[in-house]
Amino acid sequence: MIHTATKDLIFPSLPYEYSALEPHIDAMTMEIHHTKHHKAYFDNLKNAIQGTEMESMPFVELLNHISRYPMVVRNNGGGHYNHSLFWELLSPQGGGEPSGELREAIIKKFNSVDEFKNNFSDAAKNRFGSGWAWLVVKTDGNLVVSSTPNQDNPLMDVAECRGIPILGLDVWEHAYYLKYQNRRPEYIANFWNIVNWKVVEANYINALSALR
Ligand code: MN3
Repeated sequence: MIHTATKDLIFPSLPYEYSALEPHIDAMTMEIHHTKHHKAYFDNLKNAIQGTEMESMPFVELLNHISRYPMVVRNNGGGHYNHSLFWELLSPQGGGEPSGELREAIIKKFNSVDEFKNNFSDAAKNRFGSGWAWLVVKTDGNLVVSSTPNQDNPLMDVAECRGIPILGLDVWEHAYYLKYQNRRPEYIANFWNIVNWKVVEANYINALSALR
């Protein structure tokens, strides 16, 4: 997705049914989130770049230099990127723990997988208002947990913590309100049951090679 010219981005379908992540995320939330929220970000991005130099820019270049472009592109471009990443990170067969090189790197940085999960969960709980929590590969190759407001992400030059996100959690209320109402911590706790670690591990390997 990220090397595609921005005008050629496609709206992705989910790799599972809307009901597949129940009971952790309910079918109606998934359907509205995908077909209304994500679709609106996608359509608004396409409209905003029409007839500008942004059309032919690789999507990652646009995100990397987002401070030069209108806020509507930052919000909706981030919205499209973040959700496209998020859907792929979830699976009805998810949960458990990471393995391989990612596991080693997590333990090296956070001492244990549980400490990493606590760290990431805290970032998600403490993000005031709408935003995302991230596990990021920084430009020096090290892992870090961060969070961003709104639809910003670590690829953007406006982010406090920059790098390549390999795991993200949407903590906008639209991601959990129908089932969890104000109980964001419960949504975050259940998220760990549906994380597709195989995808996160592949994202990690790809991030390291992109930085080399
Ligand atoms: Mn969302």
